[in-house]
Amino acid sequence: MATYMHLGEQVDPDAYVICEYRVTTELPMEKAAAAIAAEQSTGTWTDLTTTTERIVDDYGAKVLSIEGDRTVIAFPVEDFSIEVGGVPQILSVIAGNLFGLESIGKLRLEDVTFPKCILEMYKGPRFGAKGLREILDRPEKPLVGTIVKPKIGLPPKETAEYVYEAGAGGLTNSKDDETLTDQRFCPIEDRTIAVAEALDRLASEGHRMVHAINVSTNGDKIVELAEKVQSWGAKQIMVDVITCGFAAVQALAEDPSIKVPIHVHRTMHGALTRDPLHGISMLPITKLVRMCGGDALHIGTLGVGKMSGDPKADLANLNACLDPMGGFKEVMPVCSGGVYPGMIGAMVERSGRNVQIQAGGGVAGHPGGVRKGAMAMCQAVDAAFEGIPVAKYAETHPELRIALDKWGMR
Ligand code: CAP
Ligand code: MG
Repeated sequence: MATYMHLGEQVDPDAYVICEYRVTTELPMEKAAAAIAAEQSTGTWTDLTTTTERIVDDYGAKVLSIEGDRTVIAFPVEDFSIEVGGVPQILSVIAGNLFGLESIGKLRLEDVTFPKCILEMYKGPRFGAKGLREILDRPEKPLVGTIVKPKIGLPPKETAEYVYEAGAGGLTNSKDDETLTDQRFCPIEDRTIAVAEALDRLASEGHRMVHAINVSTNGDKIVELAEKVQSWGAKQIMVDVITCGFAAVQALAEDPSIKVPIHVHRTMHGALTRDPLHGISMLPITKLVRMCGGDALHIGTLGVGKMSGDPKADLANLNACLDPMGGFKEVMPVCSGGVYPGMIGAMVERSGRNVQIQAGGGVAGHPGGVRKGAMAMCQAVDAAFEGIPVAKYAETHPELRIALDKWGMR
């Protein structure tokens, strides 16, 4: 009798996509897990006169384990259209209808492990963490960046001045904010050209820095827009993966005409990741971004910033960026969101050094302005890198002292 219940069975990890779900349900867990497996593979809410034993045996998902509110379900590789479907079809299978199933209640996709034959279909990051470090000539220290603030409203010239001041203050990275693209107050062409001039000026003064221009737009236009901003001098591009889609990241990363690193912002992820009982954790999102070729990805602030997030989960995201996976290059983990100098010691203690730490308000809100805000961030990163307490370091670094006086320590 064909069934979805294969508790305790060992499956060949090269032949299955294996998912972990957290389930909050009135149903017995066995019933809920079987309903998930059926709905996402060969079943539906009722039995069918058209399903055969062979179909379920060959293509039915398998419930491998149930422990408390967790269940592990394996989807046969044949359920995925390797060549054509890409990430959109993967998500339709492992996530898809699940979150709306009345019968189940709440559930969350906590993790996914892909077999080699699927990972091999993806190229992963072109630059990755190492490539970014080479571009910036920053082999070991955390990268330290800013987000131009206010997030919208500055015209191109002032945006470029912000970037120049941030670079002159020692930052390695800056970026457009997630809502800035090609508004009338700051046309993307004018902004890209002005920022490129600021970066060239910094380079001539011996300072390497990249700025990510946000190319988030419609799928049929995003590669063309990225090609244009590259021709206008962009040294890095940014894409909002949740609003643009994983396929947009992959299109940019795999297009031979795009030769600059991709900073991946995850704005709107909170709609999926925030509820610990319902949605999709950031871990599968992180793995998919790495497969699709993101070079840097926001992974949270390890419990010390403004955005909600479980430090353990953020650390799992960071490790998913850096741990071996399908031979892909490492992704630069980005810690951002309510960051200010006084928290960098605690953050680096948790994250280690292979991260990009960035602050918008934590730079532009410094009483001395952007350059001194940048200096304070760099001083805090230097202190953390050298293992010196930030408060001690501040005794001999006035810009950091002022930042600690304004925002305190974490
Ligand atoms: C940070 C930020 C980023 C957040 C997004 C913002 O600005 O620019 O978008 O980091 O969160 O708009 O909030 P501040 P996450 O430094 O001024 O907070 O990185 O968690 O996706
Ligand atoms: Mg932002």
